[in-house]
Amino acid sequence: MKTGLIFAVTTLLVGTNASPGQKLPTSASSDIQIAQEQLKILVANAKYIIKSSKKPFSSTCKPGNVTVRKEWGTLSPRERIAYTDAVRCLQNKPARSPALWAPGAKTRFDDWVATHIDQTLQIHYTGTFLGWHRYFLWEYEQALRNECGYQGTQPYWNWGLSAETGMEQSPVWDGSKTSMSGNGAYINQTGLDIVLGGNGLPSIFLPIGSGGGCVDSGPFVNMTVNLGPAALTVPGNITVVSLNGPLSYNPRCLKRDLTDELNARFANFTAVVDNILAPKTVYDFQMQMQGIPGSGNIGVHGGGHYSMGGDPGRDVFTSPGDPAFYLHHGMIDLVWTAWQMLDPENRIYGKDAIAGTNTFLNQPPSANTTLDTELSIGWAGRSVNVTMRDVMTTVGGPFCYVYA
Ligand SMILES: *[C@@H]1O[C@H](CO)[C@@H](O)[C@H](O)[C@H]1NC(C)=O
Ligand SMILES: *[C@@H]1O[C@H](CO)[C@@H](O)[C@H](O)[C@H]1NC(C)=O
Ligand SMILES: *[C@@H]1O[C@H](CO)[C@@H](O)[C@H](O)[C@H]1NC(C)=O
Ligand SMILES: *[C@@H]1O[C@H](CO)[C@@H](O)[C@H](O)[C@H]1NC(C)=O
Ligand SMILES: *[C@@H]1O[C@H](CO)[C@@H](O)[C@H](O)[C@H]1NC(C)=O
Ligand SMILES: *[C@@H]1O[C@H](CO)[C@@H](O)[C@H](O)[C@H]1NC(C)=O
Ligand SMILES: *[C@@H]1O[C@H](CO)[C@@H](O)[C@H](O)[C@H]1NC(C)=O
Ligand SMILES: [Cu+2]
Repeated sequence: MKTGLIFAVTTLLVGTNASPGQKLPTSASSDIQIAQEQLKILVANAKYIIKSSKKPFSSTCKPGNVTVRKEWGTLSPRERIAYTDAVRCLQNKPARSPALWAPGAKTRFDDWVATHIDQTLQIHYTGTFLGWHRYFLWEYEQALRNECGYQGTQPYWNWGLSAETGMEQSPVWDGSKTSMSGNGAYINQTGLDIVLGGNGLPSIFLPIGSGGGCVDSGPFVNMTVNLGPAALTVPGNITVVSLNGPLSYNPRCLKRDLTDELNARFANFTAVVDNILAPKTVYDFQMQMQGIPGSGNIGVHGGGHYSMGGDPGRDVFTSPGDPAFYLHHGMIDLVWTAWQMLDPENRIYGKDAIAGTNTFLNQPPSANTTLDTELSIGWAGRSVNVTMRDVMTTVGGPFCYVYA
């Protein structure tokens, strides 16, 4: 059995660029087990290419201090609890966002949610999507470390694993004290769908999940979401917007609606590996990841978000209000890194570094994003803005990490 698998993997691999002793796959296997092995090779390749770079890293990131971001399930129970303790610490510190601007931002954690709500239409389906979220996540990780004494790195959620086991069997979602909290309490929503679309695009119907109500287990039991909603899709083709605007104070429980079917359909190992291997331009890469509008496919990005479900999980603007957002976007950043390191020459600062403009699907029309485009995360960060150039590698600009 084992031998057969190794053999099958070996025959699929044809190499360029591989780390010593490994050859890189060239197309995603539809066999989920083989695809899982392919992903391991692609992640190892990215780490190897980064670490063996001949060029110096940034002035602050030396080869000796590159940190390693890991999958949630590979952290020890103690490490996982240290992470959720630090997140809860951010949720107990006062916000920096001015109350006049975001009256609903009550905590340091909310500063991230507020800036994401504020900038949503400039950071999704734009040339800044990948870079902005990389920066956003980094500053969140630094805040956990600098303001809440966290000593670890930002963990990620490998969607492919929970697509296999079912979400509630995954260490990320099992509801234990070492999880990111589990499902929402069951609500009977039988017969209702989540409906996406609008703007003249065909509707996409997504199934609902197995929860739907308030999260009632794990470290974030009884957590309060203060901001939003801005555009929350709820079962039954309904979109909910906060009465006084998404930055107003609207305290409510964190809800989830874990949806195995979406995880398995859009974010299985084959889908992840295909997103890394199939697209040859950054335009195609980021469109496949976010879902090509009208295609009926919501991509691995949409797949992860909608398989969490609930509130704010199904609200593009407010989604960082669920602490699991940051594990999901860790995986997004891992996939980008793995894609970049298959062709670093073109995909870091070259012709496939950036594609797109500074507005959502270029509506309203705006300038092309370039290496000089400035990124800001407002009051969430440490009031230094970076440019796209600074965020093109995980060991450049302010960053200093790799994925394992
Ligand atoms: C990186 O390592 C050097 C020593 O090699 C140390 O002086 C420096 O403080 C480290 N930087 C960070 C950000 O950890
Ligand atoms: C859910 O509601 C539907 C009707 O709306 C009903 O047929 C079904 O039995 C209910 N399921 C549960 C588990 O209560
Ligand atoms: C969560 O809230 C419920 C209902 O208010 C309460 O019964 C329960 O004790 C709370 N749990 C925790 C851990 O605070
Ligand atoms: C969903 O609601 C929108 C807005 O009310 C409407 O235009 C659309 O036709 C509805 N879609 C479906 C599938 O019912
Ligand atoms: C895996 O994901 C791909 C892409 O979304 C999909 O076409 C395929 O049906 C999925 N495989 C399984 C076994 O669900
Ligand atoms: C913006 O990018 C598009 C697509 O690459 C290109 O055709 C266009 O010339 C660019 N516009 C400017 C003003 O550079
Ligand atoms: C950062 O960018 C924001 C938004 O573009 C701008 O308002 C702010 O002045 C900039 N801050 C610095 C320190 O350059
Ligand atoms: Cu986002």
